Amino acid sequence: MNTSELLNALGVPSSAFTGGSLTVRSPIDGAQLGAVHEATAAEMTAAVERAHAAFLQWRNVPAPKRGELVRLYGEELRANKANLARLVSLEAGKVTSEGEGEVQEMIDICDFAVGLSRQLHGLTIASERPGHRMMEQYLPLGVVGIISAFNFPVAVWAWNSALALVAGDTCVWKPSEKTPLTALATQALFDKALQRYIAAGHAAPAHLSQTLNGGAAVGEAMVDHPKVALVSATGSTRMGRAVGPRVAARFGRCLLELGGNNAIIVTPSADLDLAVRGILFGAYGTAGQRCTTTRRVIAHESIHDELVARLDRARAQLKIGSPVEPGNLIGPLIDKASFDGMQAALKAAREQGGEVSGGDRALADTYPNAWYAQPALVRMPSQTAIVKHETFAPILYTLKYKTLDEAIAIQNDVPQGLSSAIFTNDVREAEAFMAASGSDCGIANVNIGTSGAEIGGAFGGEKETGGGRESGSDAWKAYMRRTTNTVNYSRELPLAQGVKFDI
Ligand code: UN1
Repeated sequence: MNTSELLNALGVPSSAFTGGSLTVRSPIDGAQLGAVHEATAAEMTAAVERAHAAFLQWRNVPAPKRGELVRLYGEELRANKANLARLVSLEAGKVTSEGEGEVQEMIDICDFAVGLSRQLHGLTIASERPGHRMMEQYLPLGVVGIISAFNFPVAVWAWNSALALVAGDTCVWKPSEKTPLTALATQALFDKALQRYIAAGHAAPAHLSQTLNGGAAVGEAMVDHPKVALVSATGSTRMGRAVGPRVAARFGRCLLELGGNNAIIVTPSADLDLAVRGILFGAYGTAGQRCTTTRRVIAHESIHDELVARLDRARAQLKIGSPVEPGNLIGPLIDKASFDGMQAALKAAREQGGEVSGGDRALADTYPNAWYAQPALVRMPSQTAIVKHETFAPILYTLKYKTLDEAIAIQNDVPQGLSSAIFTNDVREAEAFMAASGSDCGIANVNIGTSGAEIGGAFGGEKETGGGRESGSDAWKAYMRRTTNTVNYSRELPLAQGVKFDI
């Protein structure tokens, strides 16, 4: 199926992706895939108002009934997995198994959210007063505004909306301008699930989920709207710096999922076969365009040269090419700006003493209008300025260390704090890495790479990564408001702290 047929099969009418002002090009070959209607800021404002009206009804639907809608959505995703994944590959350039993996993440979070819909529990707390009970409840929060990036064009929406919908919230989504088609398809599948939900006899308001494509002005109208209770934004640190203070200025809630600069420490006891495989996928999978991509290897001086030589050999064998042709592992960069950013980083790395392998443009003759790059490995003399900078491309910097303390210090000495890993067979080293004085990241793994997290855990990181947590564990709490209730079932009115106020 071509893109139009895929979109039609997923429930998107041709009018939604033709004749608009937002031109969509495939990173695979630069071909135009569609021309999507762009919303105005006023349309975003109106969408938020509609979402808020829907919230006033949806919050009263029992949570397990809300879960049923998400269950149906998960069914739609299962039935349409191959088509949606293919669209992700065409629009975002992911190789087939990674496109399918992304849709699988959506299915997984739906399953997780359905279970959660019967477990949105608070606590009962001991009261200091006789005949009193204290408890806390989690209640629906409001409209959730979702801003997502091109590299996970559909999963990030699902992590947020599946939790938000069972929490009793409604959603407004501003996808990346680079991936509006997958967003339209995702919304269409949601609309199908909603129709089935209503056909099965469940009451649901319209506008539980709305998708508005467009640029910065559309995003800003969402970010500034006082009826958006939570803005969940995934993207660059630069975007987060713009969004965070605007939301804070109106006392809204923010969940930020920003840049990473993820490192893997490899110690003398490590299983090097495992380490090579973990690093290769972490550094070069998704052509280095995950926020969890491994950007640095910090290897002990005793194994550094052997490890780096093996990595370099394996790197050179990775098959680059169209992500929809079987066998290829490295697809294109999203656009020319991304390729230019990669070249600028490699130039800076050379100037800062780095020895670069790979990194050149690939397949320029076959795809003159697309931007494929050889994965790059850069042996660095030390952690210079360019190594501390997140370049969203397949560049792996390698560094040497002598003591584990030094390795951890290097790993933490970057502005970002998303993901990290250690390869070791020494339990002391593994525990030290995960301890308070170890990795300062939101994710710290042992003997697996930095990327490819499962949805069951809380996902996110510290420092310039923004501090947000989404997906599993108790991340759902960000989508709800907490109330503390003290109930007096006695016939007295004792005041707390022994205060007397009787006439
Ligand atoms: C992202 O790159 O924006 O851990 C998210 C991973 C994926 C999510 C990445 N589950 O690599």
